[in-house]
Amino acid sequence: AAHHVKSRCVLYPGSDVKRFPVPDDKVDWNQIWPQYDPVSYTAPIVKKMPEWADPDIESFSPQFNTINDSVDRTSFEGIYKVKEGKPLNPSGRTGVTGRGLLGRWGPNHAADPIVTRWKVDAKGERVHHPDSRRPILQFVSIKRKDCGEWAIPGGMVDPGEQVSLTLQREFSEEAMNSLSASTAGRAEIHKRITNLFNSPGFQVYKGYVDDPRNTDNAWMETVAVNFHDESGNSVSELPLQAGDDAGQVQWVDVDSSFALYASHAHFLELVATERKAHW
Ligand code: RP5
Ligand code: MG
Ligand code: MG
Repeated sequence: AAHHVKSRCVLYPGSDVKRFPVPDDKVDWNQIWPQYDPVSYTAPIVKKMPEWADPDIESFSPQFNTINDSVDRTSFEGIYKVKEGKPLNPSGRTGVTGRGLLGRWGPNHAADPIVTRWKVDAKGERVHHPDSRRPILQFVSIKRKDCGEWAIPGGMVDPGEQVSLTLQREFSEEAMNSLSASTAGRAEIHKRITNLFNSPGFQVYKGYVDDPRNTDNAWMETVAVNFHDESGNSVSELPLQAGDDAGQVQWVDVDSSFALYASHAHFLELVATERKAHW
């Protein structure tokens, strides 16, 4: 896994907990570092044991590196180490032990739907960027309520859930507000996006996410899939409406200068490269 940066952000999100500073050359667990004294933190909401969270490690020893009771505890990064009953982050030190805001010890699996179309002008012609001279892609982006950063409308894979369903469900919840819709409204949303999400999509990335919530013992992993509407016909009419953990939703130009949550910019760079679009 790549050398993480956001996973070492000074202030742990949603708290006043300060991470033990980890310099670049001490991220790797193989670097012996006796002075390392990380802060232990598990957020109160996680301690309350909602259904999406594991118990504290003192009373909990699942089969790590396996699918255990429908919870996928395998990592896309290979077999991870377990030290004194606690899984070790495959990307190295983060300055915090415990789970922070994450529910699961070890990998916390998410899925990221990247819905794209070409940017067009009033005449319907594709817009090219003056610098790269490449056509500009647009993707459906949400503004996260937790940190105010723009992001892909992704979310956690429920125990036993197929990733293909997580992709469609999270897009419906965060970008189309399906959770607040009536039964009829929900059926309408399903009808409008089912063709797009039933298309094979392009698997952009599978692995560790450099998420600011990561700790030494709990981390995010994702499968990011691009659903592209070449003609723009089906997606342009989508009635976007922010919902659940999204505060806003809009079409955003894919461009390297636009700051995004966690390692989402990296996923979009891979999409732009694949589609020969501006980056
Ligand atoms: C990121 O957190 C993933 O890439 C995904 O976008 C997101 C999942 O967490 P929630 O949106 O459910 O908080 O690491
Ligand atoms: Mg969600
Ligand atoms: Mg989400």
